[in-house]
Amino acid sequence: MKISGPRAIPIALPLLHPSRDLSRLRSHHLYYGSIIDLETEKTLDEVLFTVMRAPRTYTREDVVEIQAHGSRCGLGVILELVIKRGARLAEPGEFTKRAFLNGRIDLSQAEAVIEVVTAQTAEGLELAARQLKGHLFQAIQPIRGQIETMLVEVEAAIDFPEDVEDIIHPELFAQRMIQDVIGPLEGLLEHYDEGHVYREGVAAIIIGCPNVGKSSLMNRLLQKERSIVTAVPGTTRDFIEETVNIRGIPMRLIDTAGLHDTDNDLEAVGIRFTRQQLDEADLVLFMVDCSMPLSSEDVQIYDLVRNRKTILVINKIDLGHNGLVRKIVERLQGLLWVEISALYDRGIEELKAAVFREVTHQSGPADLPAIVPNLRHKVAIEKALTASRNVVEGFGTGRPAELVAVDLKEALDALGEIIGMTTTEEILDQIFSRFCIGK
Ligand SMILES: Nc1nc2c(ncn2[C@@H]2O[C@H](COP(=O)(O)OP(=O)(O)OP(=O)(O)O)[C@@H](O)[C@H]2O)c(=O)[nH]1
Ligand SMILES: [Mg+2]
Repeated sequence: MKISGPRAIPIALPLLHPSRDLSRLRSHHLYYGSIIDLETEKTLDEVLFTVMRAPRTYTREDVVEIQAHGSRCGLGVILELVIKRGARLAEPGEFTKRAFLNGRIDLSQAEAVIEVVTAQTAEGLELAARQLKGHLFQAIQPIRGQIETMLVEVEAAIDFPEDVEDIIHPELFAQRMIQDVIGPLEGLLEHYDEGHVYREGVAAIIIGCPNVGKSSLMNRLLQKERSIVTAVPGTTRDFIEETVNIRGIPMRLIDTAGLHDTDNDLEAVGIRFTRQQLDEADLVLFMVDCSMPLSSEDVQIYDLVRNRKTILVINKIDLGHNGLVRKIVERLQGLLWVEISALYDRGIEELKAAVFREVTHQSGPADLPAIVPNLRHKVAIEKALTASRNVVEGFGTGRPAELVAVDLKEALDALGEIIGMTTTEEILDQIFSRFCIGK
C-alpha cells in the first residue's frame, strides 16, 4: 500500500507499532512493526514499512509504503483506517500522474509505466523499459532545442527588420532545419514502422472451410489444447482468442467457425462473428486442406480475403500431394503461401517466419529499433514534420518571417505534446485513465 502527499507521514505513522519518533526514522529504510487500530488498540497485522521523504520518491512527495500480508480483508481494514485519518483512494494512474506533474518524469516516461506493466513479450518490455529510462525524451529534446534557437532568430528578424540579412541566411537556415529537425524526426517515424508491432501487437484471424484444421493450427501455435479439434466439420461454433508470441510480436490469434455455404449465401453465413472479426484483423491466415480439391466455398473465401493482408496456409501436407498443392496455388494466386501439417507439426516455423515478414516487412530477425514511438507520438511527430517542411519551403519562397515563426511554433508545440509540455488536460486524462489503481 502506497500513501503519497504532504500528509502521508502524519496519517500513517501513528498506526504503526511500536511507535517511533519521526526524527529517529531514517528515510528509505525498511522497518518492521505492526498495524494497530488506534480506537480499539487491537493489532491488525504484522507489516514492513518504509518512510520516504520528498523529493527522492516516485511522486516527489512524501511517501509511506506498507507491506502487509495481503489478504483482501486485511488490506481493506488497513485501508479504512488510513482513510479515516484523512487519506483518500488514489485514482487510476494517480501516482504516476503526480510524478509527471511534479516533474520527475516526462509524459512519454509516464506512458512507459503502463506499457511495462502490460508488456506481453520480452521485446515489448525492452522497448517500454527504454522509454521509461527517458530515451524518447532524450531524442525529442535536442530537436526542440534546435527549433527554439531558430525561433529566437526569426523573432529577432521580425523585431529588427532592417538587420534581417545579418540574422538569417535563408539557405543555411533551411539546411539546419533539414539536418537537425526533419532528418531526426523522419528517423523516429521509420522506427515506428519497424517496431510498433512489438508493443501494440497484431490481430490475426484463421479462417477457412469447416474441418480444414484451423483449430489444430491454433493449438499448435499456442502449444496447448485450447480449441476443440474433432473430425466432425463445424466443431468450432464461436470464436476463440488467445495471444501467442511470434518472434517477440504479441499476436492475438482468433480461431473461427468454418465459413461454409449452407444456404448458398456465404455473405449471410459469413458467420456474424467471423465477418466482424475479419474486418478488424490485421492479418488473415486463410487455411485450405490440400488432401482434397478446392471447393467453391474455398474460392468464395479467397474472393473475400484476396485484397487483404493474407497468408494462404495449405494444411494437411502429410495427406496431400504436389499436384494438388500446385493446383491450389494456381487457382488462389497472388497470395503468399506456406505448406504445413498442423497435426504433424510441419512447416510451423516457416509459417511463423512468414507472419513475421508480413507484419514487420523485414525478412530476417532484426535488431529492435532503439526508440519506438507509439501511435500518439507518431501523430505528433507527423504534425511537427509538416510544420517543419513548411518552414523550409517558406525560406525558399521568401515567406514573411511572421509566418515562418508560426510554423516553427507549431512544430515546437507538436513535439511538446509528446513529452507533456503542451499536452491538453483531455489527453492527459485519456492517458492516465488507462492505468490501474496503485500505479
Ligand atoms: N492428416 C491431418 N489431419 C489434420 C491436420 N490438421 C488437422 N487435421 C484433422 O482434421 C480434423 C479437423 O481439424 P480441426 O482442427 O478441428 O479443424 P477446424 O478447421 O477447426 O474445423 P471446424 O472447427 O469444424 O471448422 C481433425 O480430425 C484433425 O485432427 C493435418 O495437418 N493433417
Ligand atoms: Mg475448429
